[in-house]
Amino acid sequence: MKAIAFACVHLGGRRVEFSTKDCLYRGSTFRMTNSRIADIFDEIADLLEFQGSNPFRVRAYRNGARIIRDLPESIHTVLADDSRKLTDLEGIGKDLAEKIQTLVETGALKQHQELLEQVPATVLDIMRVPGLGPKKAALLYKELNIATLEQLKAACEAEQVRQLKGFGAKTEQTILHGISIAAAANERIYWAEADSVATEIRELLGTCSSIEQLEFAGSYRRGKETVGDLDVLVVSQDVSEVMQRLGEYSDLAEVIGRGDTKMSIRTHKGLQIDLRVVPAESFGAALQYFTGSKDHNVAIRGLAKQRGLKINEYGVYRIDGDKEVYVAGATEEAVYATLDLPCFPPELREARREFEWAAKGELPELISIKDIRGDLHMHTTATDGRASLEEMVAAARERGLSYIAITDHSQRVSMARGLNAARLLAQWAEIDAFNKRLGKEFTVLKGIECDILEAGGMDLPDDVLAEADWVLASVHYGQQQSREQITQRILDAIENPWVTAIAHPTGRILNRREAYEVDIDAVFAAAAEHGKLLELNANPARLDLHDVHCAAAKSHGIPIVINTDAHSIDGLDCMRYGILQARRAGLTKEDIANTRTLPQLRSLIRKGRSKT
Ligand code: DGT
Ligand code: CA
Ligand code: CA
Ligand code: ZN
Repeated sequence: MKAIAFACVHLGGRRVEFSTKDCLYRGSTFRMTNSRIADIFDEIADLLEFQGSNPFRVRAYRNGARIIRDLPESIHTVLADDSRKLTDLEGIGKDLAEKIQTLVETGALKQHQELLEQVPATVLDIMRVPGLGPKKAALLYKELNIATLEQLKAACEAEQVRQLKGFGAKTEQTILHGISIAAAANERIYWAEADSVATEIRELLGTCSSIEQLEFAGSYRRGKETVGDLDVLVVSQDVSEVMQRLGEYSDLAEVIGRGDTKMSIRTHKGLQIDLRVVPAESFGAALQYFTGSKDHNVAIRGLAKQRGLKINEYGVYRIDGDKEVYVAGATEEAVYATLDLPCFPPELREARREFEWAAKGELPELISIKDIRGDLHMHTTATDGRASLEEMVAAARERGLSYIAITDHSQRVSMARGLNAARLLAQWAEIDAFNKRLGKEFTVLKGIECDILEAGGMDLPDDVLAEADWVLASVHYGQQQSREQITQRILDAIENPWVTAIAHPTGRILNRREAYEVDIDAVFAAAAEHGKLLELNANPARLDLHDVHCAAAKSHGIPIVINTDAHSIDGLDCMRYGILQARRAGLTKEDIANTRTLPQLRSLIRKGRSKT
């Protein structure tokens, strides 16, 4: 699976369910990906730490996991090249290379297997509860004999956990909350991850000569921020060829079931994939049906009924006495046409406003990635980014952008070596020099991601912010504060004349951290009043603002800026996730600030300054 750059958000690994048994079962088709190897190393580190092993050993495995996860190429590419050795790769020593080799060849590591036998499997779930980790899990196990999530939940509810050293009443609440988040997280994955699986499956099934049509349906096609399972539809005259090929998927853990026209498999990360083989005359009807959403389909069936039609996954039928006559089904367009409806973009099929828009002939022309001219949130090596200013500029130009803003962290974010005024001014001088060399074709805006301090107020003085072209204001600290406090901090930032936009306005991280408490309507009202922008952060783990809030912002007339928040060159490719989210909100090119030309954008920024 292609590694996805998730910027500063660390993603907890899922349980690595893999044993030599899988390997034998999967025979010659088995394949270890970089991310699977990294997951196994991380799990070894967790298990060792749980056992109280030597911290250096633990760290060695964690470093190994990180190095492999970040490799720009597949381990297999290196192994297949006789002229190269794993140890040539930066950070990979002899020991690590041997372990990778063993994993690739045999699918398992003896040490991993032994650890899994020594530590109860359910303890791994406990370690992965947000706020816990191997050390705390070990303490819970040793002191309170807690080995399962159920036991942990019960112990928290019985207020036993607060008696342990380092735990308190608040920790119990956090754990209970974390358990419910972890339960949800086990079921749904980020769209971006689903996309990399879908791409692999598309490639794999693409090698079936019998396949005439292939589409993914379900929440994945609708571009939902998280996906429960993948639904794939094909037209093929040779069902067994298709099913056999799906059974050869490199990341297959289990075939859940296989029937005449339907097959379900599961990947190692627990993602289910449902394959359906349908007749050509039903392909459009099946695609419409399985794309959903369920609510959208309920509405569709109601509309069909009013016209004496019946609609299901096989087609649209006219009810004629006790006969049903097929009228359409080969394409989605034909299916919708029987109801005089347009073929809705999948992102809009949520039974929100799409039918109302269609009735008025006002279906919005949704934003597309081609409309984007700039990216206004990214980090460099000056703080916690992995690429230099030069490298980010080159990468942005390669991606066809005509302007970017460099927005490194401000000083409060000491973990990321946030910039103080002096360092920031030095960076801006560098940018000025840079722009001179770049000429008119490309512009780097002098920006900053300035923290909104816990006590209120901005992390840098106004006279410094006044020199910026572009100021993002972010809440990174004090996210546990009351709704009043957090709302007030954000409102004050909006009222600061030099602030241009609020970055990731609700602070949520999908599956891991809920939004902080904030009166979002008050934020909308203030942003509208003061001509400020709100960000749709395109990081696949954030997607903040979420779709419903994006639509609400639009109704307040607030321009949305879709930013990648890239911490690396690859991070710039996150833009498309933000685009999908904006499309789900029904946003058009006009609603998005960074579709503007630079002069238009500058005038938008000036407007915000003059209104505060
Ligand atoms: P997910 O997988 O939880 O992220 O969400 P979906 O929307 O992909 O849901 P899924 O995989 O259960 O089913 C795919 C689509 O098939 C769903 O969006 C609508 C349609 N569908 C499935 N079951 C039913 C049903 O019982 N009634 C109706 N009306 N539609 C259904
Ligand atoms: Ca699905
Ligand atoms: Ca499904
Ligand atoms: Zn940022």
